[in-house]
Amino acid sequence: MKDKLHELGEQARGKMAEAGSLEELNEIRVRFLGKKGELTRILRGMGSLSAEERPRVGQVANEVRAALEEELAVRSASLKELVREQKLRSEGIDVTLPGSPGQRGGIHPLNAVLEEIQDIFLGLGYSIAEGPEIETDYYNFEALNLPKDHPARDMQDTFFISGEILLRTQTSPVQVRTMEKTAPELPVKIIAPGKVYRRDDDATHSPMFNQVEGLAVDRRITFSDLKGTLAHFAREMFGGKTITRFRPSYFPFTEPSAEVDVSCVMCGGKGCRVCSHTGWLEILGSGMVHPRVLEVSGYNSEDVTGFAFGMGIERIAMLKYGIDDMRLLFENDLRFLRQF
Ligand code: 2U9
Repeated sequence: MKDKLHELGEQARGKMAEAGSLEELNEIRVRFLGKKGELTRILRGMGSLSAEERPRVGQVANEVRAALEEELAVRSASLKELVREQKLRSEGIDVTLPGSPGQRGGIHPLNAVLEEIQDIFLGLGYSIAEGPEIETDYYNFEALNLPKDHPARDMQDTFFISGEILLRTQTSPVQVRTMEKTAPELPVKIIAPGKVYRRDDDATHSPMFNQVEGLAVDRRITFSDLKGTLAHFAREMFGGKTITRFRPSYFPFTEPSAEVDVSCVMCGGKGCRVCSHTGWLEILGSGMVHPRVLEVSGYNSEDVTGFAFGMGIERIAMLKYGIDDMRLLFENDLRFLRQF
């Protein structure tokens, strides 16, 4: 019986050495050491042994079992290590390979134009001011010399939230708020960029669009300052050869008021489709701040004057880049945006 046990041990050890995987090794463990395994089978025959022999055979059986279990543990560890090495090799990465190129974003044409406008006025000593998009009737209209029944309110078809609360139709309320805070200190030199809302919707109008308005208030500010500032802006924005033309106009918050045209950016003034064969493009509204607007904002209009102007960013972007439909600027179609 002892011989049988030793033989079994040898046989099991040989099989373990041949096992190529953890699964195979487990099968061998079950076959030799399991409850219905060969070792158990041999030990069942111990009944026929004498009382003297039994403990000796038992001892040998335990030794064989212990030796096999140790061998199993060693083999199992080395097979696990093998599996790990194979896994590492197959999942290995070459860190020296070039990476896959990431998608690169760009600046939206509206933001590009806005940044350019801001840079020009920052260069002239202006600060940037901001304010709420949900405004009161007072700041959007009343303080800008547009009382409740004023016919010029029709120029800006307004989204009202309630009787006194509305979506601002222009960024002018920001200038009024800034003057209120600054008065009686001087000067005020600000530009107010931001979203505005009007009930308008076609290829050249959107219910939401962006404006930049400007305001300069000080002693002895004149219409020449306005002209010089806007002519400089036009040259910086559209090129050094650009010339400006001022046409009389009307705004309730400025007096006198002027519309500003620049020589056509496409044809240089000869006349083309973009400028409807006039040679001119309208880009700005402007004027001297109405004395009443200065007064309600806290300045003495006898001592203080100012000029103001306003432009639509979308319109400038469309002219600059030759875009014929404003809606393209809001659709975020990559085929459109990648062109800039
Ligand atoms: C204060 C006083 C005066 C701002 C001005 C315009 C003329 C103007 C339009 C241009 C195209 C709006 O986007 S647009 O439709 N704006 O023509 N805006 S003067 O005048 C002000 C503003 C604030 C306190």
